[in-house]
Amino acid sequence: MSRTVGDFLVERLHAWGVRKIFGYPGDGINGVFGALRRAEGKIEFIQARHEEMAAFMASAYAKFTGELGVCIATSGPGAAHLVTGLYDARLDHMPVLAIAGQQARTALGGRYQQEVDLPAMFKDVAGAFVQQASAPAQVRHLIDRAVRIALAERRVTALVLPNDLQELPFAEPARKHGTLHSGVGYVDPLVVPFEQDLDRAAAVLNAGKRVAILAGAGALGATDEVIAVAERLGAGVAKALLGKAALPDDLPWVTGSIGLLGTKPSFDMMADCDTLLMIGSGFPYAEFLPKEGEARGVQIDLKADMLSLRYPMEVNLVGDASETLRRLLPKLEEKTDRRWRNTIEANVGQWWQTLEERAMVGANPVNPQRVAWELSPRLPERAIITSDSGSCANWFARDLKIRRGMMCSLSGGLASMGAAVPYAIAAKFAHPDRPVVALVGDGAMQMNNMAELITVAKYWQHWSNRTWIVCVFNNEDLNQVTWEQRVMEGDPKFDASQKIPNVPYHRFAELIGLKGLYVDNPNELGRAWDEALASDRPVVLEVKTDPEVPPLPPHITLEQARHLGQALLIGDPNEGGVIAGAAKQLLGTILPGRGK
Ligand SMILES: Cc1ncc(C[n+]2csc(CCOP(=O)(O)OP(=O)(O)O)c2C)c(N)n1
Ligand SMILES: [Mg+2]
Repeated sequence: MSRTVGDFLVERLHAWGVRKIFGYPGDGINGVFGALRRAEGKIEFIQARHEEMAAFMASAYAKFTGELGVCIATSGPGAAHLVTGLYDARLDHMPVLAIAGQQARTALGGRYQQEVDLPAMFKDVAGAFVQQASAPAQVRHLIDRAVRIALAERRVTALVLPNDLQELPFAEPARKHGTLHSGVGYVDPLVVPFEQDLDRAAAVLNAGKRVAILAGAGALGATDEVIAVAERLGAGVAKALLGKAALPDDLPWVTGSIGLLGTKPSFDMMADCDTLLMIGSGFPYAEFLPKEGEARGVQIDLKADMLSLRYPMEVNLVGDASETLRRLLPKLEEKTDRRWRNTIEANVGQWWQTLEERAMVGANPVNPQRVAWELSPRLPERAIITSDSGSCANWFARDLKIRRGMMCSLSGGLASMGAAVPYAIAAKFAHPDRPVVALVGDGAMQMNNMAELITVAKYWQHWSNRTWIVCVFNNEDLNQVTWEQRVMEGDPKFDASQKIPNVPYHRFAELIGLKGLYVDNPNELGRAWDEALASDRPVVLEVKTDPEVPPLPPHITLEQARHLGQALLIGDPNEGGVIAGAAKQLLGTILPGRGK
């Protein structure tokens, strides 16, 4: 058989360094799957249960490796399924290439079965580069451009391949007018600001008396540099969700997460600082940053379009975080007055105590904060932790104590449900030797994460480290939204939309050959985590958690509190529980002078 376009695609991706592709087959893309088979493992194909999950895996693979993530799907429904996972990559600036099949060129435009205008469909999510191939000699430069643009711009790109084209003999472009002669290869440049702009940044930071740093995903590779700068400036560091692993939580001046899922020390630091240094973050909520005009700002970001977007900065630096900070450091003066730093450290120390107390408050039956609290000290070295969107993202963000060398992520910009398990699977394909833990709500389990457990059952025996745990917060509720409806809208819980069926997740795990653990007593949590972490196979740890523990921001506004009150007056079905939970946990801590 002569070398087909499909064979060439596989070879060319291999030449670009691609070693893994996540996806799902179909007749629209069979020409490429045949080529993957003929390539005999040069590129590993990882079979998900659903194309959306494959796209989440590609996004997470890019996050955990820094390499290109690649996903593949058939025409029509398969390609359409990819879209949410691709938006996840797009919103978190991950380089991902989507390869989709298409109907035969002769059928296009004919309302043919499974014919979808895929270039149009992908145009927004893969706007940096989306092309549908129409001739074999065009495929070389389409692949080269799709990969290079994805890597260089940290964007999603898409390649659409009609199925008849995939089977045609490959042709190199002829040496004639109207052809392209592209090549393989890309390396990141070193991006650093000019000296005079670093000087301007240093002047602002040196003039500040109370410097706050916000570190995001862009700071993940700059741990030492952020620490050095923070030490010199006597600053505290708050972390955006995607930057959670940028700094370990055992540093006494790391204030933890920020925003709705944030901590009180982060909130206070941003409210009281006179200077803000933002590093590699697209954290969206400006109300958690200093009031406009009350702080001077310096921002460092690799992407110019992220600069001065949430706060009007005085100095906007386009640059790689670690190298820019390294060059900035010698220009920074040591702050001798440590009062600001001492206040931050005192707040952080007290906050960890508050979190422990909140985690230990009795609940019905298990307080979800305790689940994360018990996990922190047990986390193995180099663990990778993923979280789904839902109330567990609060406990992931706020309660989980990350140490140096760990990684963690979740669907940040898109905040999509259903990402934690595919992320945790991709983590194992990225680093088979690392332990992986996923935190997931029961709604997200039911939506699609349960099915992906079957993918785990299919592959886990190939992983050199067998620790792979998904912890399910079974609260029979779409709890995050229930609380948002109560607090943001002042609405009571709407059972029809919020209550979800009780499912024995741990038994489903057992059914498919994984280990299942079930906990409905908080005192057994620690032992259950130990057992899960010692297991010789993947584990579903199901915890029956209390939906009446409010996953609310560290500093709710009076308006939000008023709405909560309204919901109670209107008659929330769980009124009694809410009052008890809120009174114990929330209002007591927020309103000054009331209890803990
Ligand atoms: C795909 C998608 N659909 C809907 C939402 C809105 N949403 C955010 S959190 C949430 C509830 C999640 O429920 P569950 O997984 O049970 O977690 P819990 O909040 O109960 O802990 C919903 C519906 C979303 N973020 N993503
Ligand atoms: Mg739930």
